Amino acid sequence: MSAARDLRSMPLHPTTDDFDRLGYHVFADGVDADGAAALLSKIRATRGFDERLFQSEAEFDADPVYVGVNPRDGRNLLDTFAGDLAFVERDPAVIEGLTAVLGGGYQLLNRKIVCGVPASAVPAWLKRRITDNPVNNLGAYVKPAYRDVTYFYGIDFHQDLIDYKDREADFVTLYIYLHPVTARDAPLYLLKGSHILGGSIFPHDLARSGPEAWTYRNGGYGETETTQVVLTGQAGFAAMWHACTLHGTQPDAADHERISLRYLMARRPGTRAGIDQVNAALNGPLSLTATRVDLDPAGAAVLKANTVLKA
Ligand SMILES: O=C(O)CCC(=O)C(=O)O
Ligand SMILES: [Fe+2]
Repeated sequence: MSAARDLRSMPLHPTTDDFDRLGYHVFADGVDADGAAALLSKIRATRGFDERLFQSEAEFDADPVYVGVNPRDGRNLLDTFAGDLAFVERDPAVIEGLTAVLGGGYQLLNRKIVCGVPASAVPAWLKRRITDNPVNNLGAYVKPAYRDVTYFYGIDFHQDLIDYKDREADFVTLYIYLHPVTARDAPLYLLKGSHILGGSIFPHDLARSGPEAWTYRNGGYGETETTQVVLTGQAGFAAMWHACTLHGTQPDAADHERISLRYLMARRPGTRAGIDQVNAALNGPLSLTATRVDLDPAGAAVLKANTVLKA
């Protein structure tokens, strides 16, 4: 029996089974809503999530910098609240789910606060420049002091593998809403089962095939029919997805920001866990030598096109 067949012959934990069939798992009870609310008020107290986040157009044009504008070690607002994160990191269902998929030795790869910036907060000059860009990470345009959070004004369908060239899909994204997220608050759109084609280069080959359905092709690895799932939920809503699951957000149409937590958790190198059972069934590559073709060498967008806007 091949190693892959061998892995698949063991029964799947229900959470791993969700990953296998859907490419994601929603935690039925979420995490503690009071913990989420307490953290949210501390985050909101650090700054106004409005136009004051941004540089002026002249400031930006004097020295445009597109890389190194996300949270990093030593400049990560979530790390400053490390003592307030037990409601996520010690939640029994979260621990059980992560252990099933990644094994008992799972490791934190990255954690940060993500803000969906509302249309009302984006200066007019900036809206003009970024409309229809596939990835509107606004880090380049915010004042350097505020780059301890990631700011999005929508991001087209992508895999979180996009930031991990040459790395196997041995990690998951755990996403937590800190307040209710409705259809107007830039909820995550996931494409069900899209992980099945493995790693694929951004932007992705997606064609609308029904009101909520898409045909997704990954070059020579074939194609699959997928339906979109919109993750709306209450404070403490928690979900996680495979590094090859396509997902994105539309720009925030509400007049207030959407603030969430994003964790990347990885299986310990050299161990085997549920994720390997899932990966053994993928019909595409487990890693990519190039993950995206939408940026120039300085990191500026060179492609204008956006699929999630049509979702
Ligand atoms: O929160 C968002 O708007 C998108 C987040 C996301 O997909 C990411 O950070 O990878
Ligand atoms: Fe993502």
